[in-house]
Amino acid sequence: MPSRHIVLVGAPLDCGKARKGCLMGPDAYRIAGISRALTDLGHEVSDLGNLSPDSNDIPEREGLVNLSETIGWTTALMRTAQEAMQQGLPIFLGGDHALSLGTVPGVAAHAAQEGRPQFVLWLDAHSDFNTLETTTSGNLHGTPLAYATGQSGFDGFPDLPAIVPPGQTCIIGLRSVDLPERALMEQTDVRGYDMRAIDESGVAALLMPFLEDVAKAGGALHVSLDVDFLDPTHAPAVGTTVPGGATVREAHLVMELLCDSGLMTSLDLVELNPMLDERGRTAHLMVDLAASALGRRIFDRPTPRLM
Ligand code: 4U7
Ligand code: MN
Ligand code: MN
Ligand code: MN
Repeated sequence: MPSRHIVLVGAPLDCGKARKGCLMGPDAYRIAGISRALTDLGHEVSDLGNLSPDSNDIPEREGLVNLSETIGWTTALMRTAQEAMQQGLPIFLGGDHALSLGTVPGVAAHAAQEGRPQFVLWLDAHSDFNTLETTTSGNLHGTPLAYATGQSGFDGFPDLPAIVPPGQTCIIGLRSVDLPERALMEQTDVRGYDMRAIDESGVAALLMPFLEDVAKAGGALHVSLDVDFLDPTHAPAVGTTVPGGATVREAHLVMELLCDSGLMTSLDLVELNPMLDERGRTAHLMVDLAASALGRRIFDRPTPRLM
């Protein structure tokens, strides 16, 4: 893969749900060696450090967790994502998945300025397609894909600078979808593949047609990788574990195919909770997956780290 300028953006947001710990995610990726892994592949890497949320005077709403802070992160990340896209390929180091409320509209705004359609690949056990009206948990990390695709029910959130049409999104790894999310998704043409689809046809057969659509459209491709896409036996450091997830090889194959396609223009690494990790293995696995997406090949693989 040609050498890229990769821009690391730390987003230590932890407001998208009640259980704390994701704020340590950006530093865990740094300690797990994300910069070194990418420079070893020939890329230039800059690290913008950790962002903070904007302040605002939005009142809290009953039944929603940390609404004001989440909107503060959303506005900050929308701005930073647009800026980082001008510099290179951003990797947003989360932080919980509420960060995609800002990153996806931000990168989509950049694509719109360039006259390119924005596509989104969502690798997750969950569809994250709740709105402020449908969420039963009140946890806003369960809402970003509904917001970014322009669903209604986001009062108080900023107007989207650019909408990603649902037909330009593809979710892979599903095994926990709430009933209202499913009803809303079924009204759209979002592509959603559950674990059974991976079992039946293999992940490559699901991903390749989507990548062909992106290529044909000359699109930009944002990839949002939630730790819980992976099976919890491989990736325990996440609050929302759901058994029956992707294997290490299935996840690497997705990343290797993304690399071969040359289509990925931005990446979120989300939901890592280092408090729940076992000797850093989940952080290391996420770093290895990012490296696979950016050119690491099995024969280039460094000697396994001693844990
Ligand atoms: B994650 C959930 F109810 N759907 O809305 C909700 F099951 O970013 C889970 O994918 C959301 O980890 C999970 O709270 C959000 C729940
Ligand atoms: Mn660009
Ligand atoms: Mn998610
Ligand atoms: Mn999830």
